[in-house]
Amino acid sequence: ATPDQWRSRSIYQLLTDRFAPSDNSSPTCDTTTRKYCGGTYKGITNHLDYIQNMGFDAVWISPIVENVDNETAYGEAYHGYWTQDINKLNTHFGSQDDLNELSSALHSRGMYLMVDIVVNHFVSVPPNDSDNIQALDYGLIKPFSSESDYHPYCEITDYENQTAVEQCWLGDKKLPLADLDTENLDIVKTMNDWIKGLVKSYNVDGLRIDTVKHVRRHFWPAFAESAGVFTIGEVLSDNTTYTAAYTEVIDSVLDYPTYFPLTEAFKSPEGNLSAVVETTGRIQKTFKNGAFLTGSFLENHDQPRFQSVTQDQALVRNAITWLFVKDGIPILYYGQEQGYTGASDPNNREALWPTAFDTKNPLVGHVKSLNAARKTAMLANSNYTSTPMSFIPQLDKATLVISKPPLVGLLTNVGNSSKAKTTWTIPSSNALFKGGESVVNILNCETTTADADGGLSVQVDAGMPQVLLPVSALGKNGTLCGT
Ligand code: ABC
Ligand code: CA
Repeated sequence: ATPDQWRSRSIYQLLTDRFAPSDNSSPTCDTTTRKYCGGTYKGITNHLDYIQNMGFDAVWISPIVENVDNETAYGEAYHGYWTQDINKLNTHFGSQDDLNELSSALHSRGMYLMVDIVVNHFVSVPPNDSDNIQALDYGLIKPFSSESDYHPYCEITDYENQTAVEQCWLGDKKLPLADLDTENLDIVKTMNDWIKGLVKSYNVDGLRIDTVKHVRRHFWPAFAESAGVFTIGEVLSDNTTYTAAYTEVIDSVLDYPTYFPLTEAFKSPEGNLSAVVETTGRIQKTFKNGAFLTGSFLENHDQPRFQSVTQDQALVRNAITWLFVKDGIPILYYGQEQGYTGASDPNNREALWPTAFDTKNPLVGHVKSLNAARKTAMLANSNYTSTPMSFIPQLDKATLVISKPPLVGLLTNVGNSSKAKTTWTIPSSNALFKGGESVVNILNCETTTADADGGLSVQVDAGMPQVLLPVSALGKNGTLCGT
């Protein structure tokens, strides 16, 4: 699928090993041992109702290719980022048929498949857990089986040195990630042919590309073209300018520049909301497609879950709401909807099955409402996904009002302990509402009517967010607030 087809999508990110086993068994999964827990493609296929019922229409799965099968200093390759052979599948997750079945099951529901892929490195485990780089057996890696297919060993120590970022190795001596010589044109051709074949074999709709900033920028355009589908890259940086450069060479990037101020803003009532506003402005100005294609997230498999930082449910809901009322593509990391609290890798990679895919969790309902609100806004405004969000001047330090017509998001970081109902007044000068217009907060289905000039006063309950849509926009989507 094309970038334009992805704009309106909403992505559920999962680690195949941790989402669901093939049968109804419930294997134990101790994240700290870093071993395979038993999730499979069949497991995903069997639980697509769970994902789709929350309103997601795309699934991002973890890497699919064959990985090192040894126990390493950091456990097993259950996450899929330790490639050994790009032309084989990781059989822990099932067969080729199972993956194809998942792909067609998604497509028959009108959903997209996004596959995570790695170009930057391959892995050969040092023998006997030694830290001897000289002793690596490159012959185990396919198809790049000789030492000269990789950059000479060096560790990335200075992230300000872009040449080192691109040509030194990630990982450490206990588990070095052999850095592919992506300057070698034969290697480039092999990788471009490979991705074309992979996309075709499994009918992939989009790619999440790992470690994008660790490969020279000019590698990417031909690779992305060869893939022929939407590409969204991981550029792990808090620097907007640095990240913007990558939007010129692939379709889009994960919104790491906003991730950092976002989590800071909502982690406590002391958080700084205006940093989110500033970053958004810079992204809208400097990213090739503004913020329209960025993948917005609050959690992923590399970062501590948000609820390891705060369990204040008002703050949690506000932070999640942000993802769905802004420009771009929302991404929810599996388990977030179940209130998981795991901190850093490997603790943030819990198995989902112990929840029995419970749809009664209030956060599941929250996410479902948010997806529905976003879809309703798209039906009401056919240009919704290319209408830039804007912020009205902050009512006060603790409030953010986001306008993306016809939707208005009202976020606050006062937190749950502010039990009192507070009245927020959005002045008519912002022209967000028509005089006398009725709007619904789709998160509690309460209706408020704007005054004659179009000003609106709403009651904020115990720090909860609000997502407002004109009553007139609701008729087009049967799932919202009983309409
Ligand atoms: C394993 C163990 C870990 C152990 C680690 C040493 O080894 O599991 O418990 O701590 C995969 C696995 C990991 C595994 C690694 C290494 O491989 O998933 O479990 O860790 O073997 C991507 C993927 C990620 C994946 C890989 C490798 C890459 O999403 O899941 O990891 O294929 C760098 C890369 C980034 C990469 C990330 C893990 O490392 O750039 O692509 N993610 C700074 C740098 C970043 C750097 C980051 C972390 O540190 O600028 O480039 O990311 O090292 C500050 C933060 C900083 C931050 C800056 C931007 O902002 O505090 O950390 O970034 O505020
Ligand atoms: Ca590299």
